[in-house]
Amino acid sequence: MMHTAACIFDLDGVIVDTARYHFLAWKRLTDQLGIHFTEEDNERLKGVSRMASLEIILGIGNRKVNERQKQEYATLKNSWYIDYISKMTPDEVLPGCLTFIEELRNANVRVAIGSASKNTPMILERVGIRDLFDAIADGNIVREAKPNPEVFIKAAEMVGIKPGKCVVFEDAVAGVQAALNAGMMCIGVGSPKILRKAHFVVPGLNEMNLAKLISIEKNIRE
Ligand code: B16
Ligand code: MG
Repeated sequence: MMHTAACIFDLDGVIVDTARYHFLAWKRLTDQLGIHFTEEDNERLKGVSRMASLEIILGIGNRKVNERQKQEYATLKNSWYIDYISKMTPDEVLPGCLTFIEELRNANVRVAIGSASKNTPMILERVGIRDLFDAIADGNIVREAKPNPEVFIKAAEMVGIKPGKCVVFEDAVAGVQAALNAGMMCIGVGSPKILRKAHFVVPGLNEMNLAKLISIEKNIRE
């Protein structure tokens, strides 16, 4: 018997690779502001909300700006980011994602999104997978950013499953911590060196399937 009743997926870095577009949009802003911003710096922005990302960037450049300017910068960056994501196509769904979700749905497991991104609806629409999910919890409905567990707790509520029966798939350290704070099992997607706190780590969803999930949960919950 399977214990897991719902799987909650982070979006950026798990289902699609929008980190590249975030980087290009932030880079355009930092170039304009004369701040030196690298791909390595971009790692620190993964899973972090838009305003928190801007704070990190201003910290890198040692800049102090007022609230109004911050809003302006964030809006500008987002308009460039939207230019990229509005051109996304279904072939940008990461390998293995669709077959795994299909398998979960056939096994009557609820499937939800738990993402910090306010652009979640547009991304899901563009890559054509909105209808695959029973619920979408995203940056538009939460107040607290990961590692606060709010987004995952909301997703669990929306599908009517207790946190203890949910599994989260996450690529960011802050996201893994959010899942643990929610009292959920967490499977990291990426490097085990970075996602140390996850219960188990796979390099991508192409290395995930229902049988593997059942054996992982058995090992962890026993
Ligand atoms: P937006 P996730 C996160 O998505 C990204 O990883 C993070 O880099 C981004 O700053 C955040 O969404 C907010 O995105 O500006 O579109 O609201 O990984 O939680 O799916
Ligand atoms: Mg992510």
